[in-house]
Amino acid sequence: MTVRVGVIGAGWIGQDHIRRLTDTVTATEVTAVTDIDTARAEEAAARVGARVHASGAELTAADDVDAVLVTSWGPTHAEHVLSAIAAGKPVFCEKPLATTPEDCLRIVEAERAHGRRLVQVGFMRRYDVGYRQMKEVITAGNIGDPLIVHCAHRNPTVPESYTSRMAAQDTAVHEIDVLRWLLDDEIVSAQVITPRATAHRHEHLRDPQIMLFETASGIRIDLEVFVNCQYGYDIQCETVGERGLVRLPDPAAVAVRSEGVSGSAVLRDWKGRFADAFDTEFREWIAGIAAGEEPTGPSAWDGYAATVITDAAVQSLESGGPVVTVDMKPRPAFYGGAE
Ligand code: NAD
Ligand code: ISE
Repeated sequence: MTVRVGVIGAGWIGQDHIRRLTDTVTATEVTAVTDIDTARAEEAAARVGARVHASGAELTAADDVDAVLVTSWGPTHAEHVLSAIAAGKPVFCEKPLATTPEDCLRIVEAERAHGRRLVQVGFMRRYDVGYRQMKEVITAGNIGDPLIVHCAHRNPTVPESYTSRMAAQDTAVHEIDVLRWLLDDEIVSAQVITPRATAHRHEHLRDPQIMLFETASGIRIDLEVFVNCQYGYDIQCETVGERGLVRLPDPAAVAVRSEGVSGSAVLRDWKGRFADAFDTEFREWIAGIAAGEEPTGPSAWDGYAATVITDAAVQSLESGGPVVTVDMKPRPAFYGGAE
């Protein structure tokens, strides 16, 4: 079976995923594209022989669309995901699932009413080889119970449009999701403190930020978000357990010795760092649809959890750094919870 995908939003990541679905993932094709920027949609569709639709609703209803990929701006995600659920079609939504907890819960309720999982959220780090190996080590009990996690998420620079709250909503959200999955534990509180700000930032931005999270079992997480670090794109994660620790490997890079220095290159931006993870994410998503199975990746509930946790972090940042309790509803049995 060839899974025919309709893409809503043909910006940077939409185009990258169209290329991925066309050139890298087998048993799938992109048959439909829409974007509020019609010229952009036409250009992206022409490259792969897809049809252009006037709106997300029209694309979702099309007979030659088996599954929907939402890669438009965050505030538009809820509308498109809800229309895919109403049509009973699998939908992959780039992060965030929605920008408010209320919209995330509307999606959760619509999916529960449908009675079967349709939604997957684009938290691709769960598909990264390094994180998957870390999870195997933790789950096997090789380091004992996890106690502390140290993380860093560094970007060389960000544009002026990047705001202080985006450090949580756009950047730390990846750690928030992957750590919930890695530790199989829920984050219950968030605190954001701000050290001396870097001179290499736009005036309005708080950068760097230190985020502190606590999980239900008492694991403490510290995350440095530094989006103007200048030197490269650098993702670090180290989990300290009762008997040992496990650390995320750096991306493969040859070691060079020259002019009295030994070292290896650091990636310059985030686009290449998780390229293989994106490929695996889409291979698994398409294979599941082709097999008639429910998605196994990050769920609508995970999208909701990420949004309420980032909201708590933003609240802490904007109130001067108190510990903020995460206001999360109990997890329904539909998503593996007790309720
Ligand atoms: P972008 O601005 O390059 O593209 C967004 C596109 O959506 C634009 O072409 C815009 O015209 C279109 N659009 C906006 N509203 C629309 C609507 N109602 N219907 C159809 N099209 C609409 O942004 P981007 O960098 O491609 O990001 C898109 C989404 O992907 C964001 O939610 C972002 O957070 C997410 N993203 C995820 C990752 C990741 O690492 N997983 C990386 C980058 C972006
Ligand atoms: C961007 O939106 C991403 O998703 C990247 O993975 C992240 O590193 C970057 O900070 C975000 O702005």
